[in-house]
Amino acid sequence: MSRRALITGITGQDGSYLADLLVDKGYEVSGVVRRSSAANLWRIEHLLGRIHLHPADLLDQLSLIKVIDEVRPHELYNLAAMSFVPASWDQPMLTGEFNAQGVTRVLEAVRQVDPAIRVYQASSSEMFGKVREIPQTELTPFYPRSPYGVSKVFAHYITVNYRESYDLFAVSGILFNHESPRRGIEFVTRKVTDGVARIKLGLADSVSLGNLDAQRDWGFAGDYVRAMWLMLQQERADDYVIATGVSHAVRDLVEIAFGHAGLDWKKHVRTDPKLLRPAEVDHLIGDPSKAKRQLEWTPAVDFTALVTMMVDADLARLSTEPRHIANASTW
Ligand code: NAP
Ligand code: G4F
Repeated sequence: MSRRALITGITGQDGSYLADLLVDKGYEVSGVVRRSSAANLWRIEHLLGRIHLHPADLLDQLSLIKVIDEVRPHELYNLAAMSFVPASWDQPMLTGEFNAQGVTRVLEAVRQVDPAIRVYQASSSEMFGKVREIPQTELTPFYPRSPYGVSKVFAHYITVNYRESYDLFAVSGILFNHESPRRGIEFVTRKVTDGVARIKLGLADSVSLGNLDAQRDWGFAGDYVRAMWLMLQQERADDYVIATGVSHAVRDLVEIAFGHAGLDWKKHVRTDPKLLRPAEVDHLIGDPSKAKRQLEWTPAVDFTALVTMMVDADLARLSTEPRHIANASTW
């Protein structure tokens, strides 16, 4: 009998790569989709017919209980969230409802339907915020800098609490930034690679950015979903930092992306103070030693390979369907 997995956030970047991985491993894969006036299935179109989709929402406890009862998964990956940091200042209450209480709802639903279900919670390096030590490990204290980061700290601790209170197999993966050609267009990597492709193809002349000095530890989403799966295959539930251990500035990202397309970034990049954040996370760099040791996980794609892969994908996409996605400069 094949194992069953339920993914919340299956229409997102990570959900789509995780669904690819689990389908390849022979899982029966189900995903949660929320009601919307227009379908948002572009990341999982290639999987339709091989996965099952169920309506539910993190805001609605009964819908979560219903889908978990129907699917009866062995493994549940809670990837659904409001994941764009700037939007969390615009909608702090909703961010808390989705990202903090939404996780409590998922854990409660698991506890009520079948406490044997193994749960993965998508925690974030944004929890480290104004970092207390370099590099950051599983033991580094949190200092979140946005409503998003604060909501993820709640989610992390409620996951730990349900593990300790009810003996749930619930793990928290503290993942550093991870990107791909399926990344949302508003995040800086994709905004840059989409912008480079538009400029190269004569569809735009410039791209506007905020803080070029911020540093992140960027990896490839395909590598990171493998770590999620490994966490749920262990004997004991635990928390892990997943990162490359290398950080780069936004400026490095820009240089590599424009350089790959044969463009001089200084001629095309504008800085816009409106894109600066009320409180910035200046420098994230993770220490993935525990994951390497216990999960035997290592990332396969480095930063340059990631950025060039994304530029090539955007060039290919825009060469065939130039108006598929709105110009990223609007964010
Ligand atoms: P993403 O592309 O923004 O996807 C988010 C997913 O959550 C989408 O499928 C979205 O559905 C769904 N969702 C949002 N609100 C929901 C609700 N109320 N009910 C049900 N589904 C809802 O994010 P991602 O990059 O794949 O990230 C996955 C998870 O990892 C998130 O929890 C994120 O916070 C966390 N994380 C990401 C990173 C990273 O660098 N990517 C790093 C650390 C942690 P729609 O398609 O309908 O919008
Ligand atoms: O790509 P970003 O928007 O990602 P951010 O804020 O680091 O958050 C992402 O990673 C987190 C893990 O640490 C996840 F939890 C979260 O869900 C999300 O996936 O911004 C990265 C950096 C920031 O310092 C930002 O100030 O890029 C800087 N930046 C500079 N100009 C910009 C821009 N970011 C965006 N989105 N747009 C710009 O124009």
